[in-house]
Amino acid sequence: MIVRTLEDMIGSENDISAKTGTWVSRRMLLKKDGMGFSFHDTTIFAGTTTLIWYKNHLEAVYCVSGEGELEVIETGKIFKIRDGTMYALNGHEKHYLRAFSDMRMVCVFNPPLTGKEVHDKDGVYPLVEE
Ligand code: 9YT
Repeated sequence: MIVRTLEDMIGSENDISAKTGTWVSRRMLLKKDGMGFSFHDTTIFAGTTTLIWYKNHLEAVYCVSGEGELEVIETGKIFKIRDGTMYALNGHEKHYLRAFSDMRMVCVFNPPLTGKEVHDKDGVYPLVEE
């Protein structure tokens, strides 16, 4: 059994910030934990826009606080996000994530992240084979 707290993650090697400065992610479960998914507590900072395109991953996100919106680039469709909203990128949708206030998001990735991934210029995480 694995039990971890947010306090354990903060300041640890599992505490990862975006190169762009738009988010911080406390990665509580990673590939090496053997669960088949990774599990993150992410904060998207107020007033920021992040380009995201998980070409190699599926991600589900549950917002537990804050407000913002997600714009699907291909369609222009905008989804409002607030606490209690879940979205799942089951079509690898390229999107902009905009935070109007700090948004705290619980995120699950399949395949699991290995730990150090940050978005490249297209918003992509590489698929890391170990
Ligand atoms: C919602 C989202 O994808 N935010 C970017 C960071 C990501 N959750 C991560 O790497 O933990």
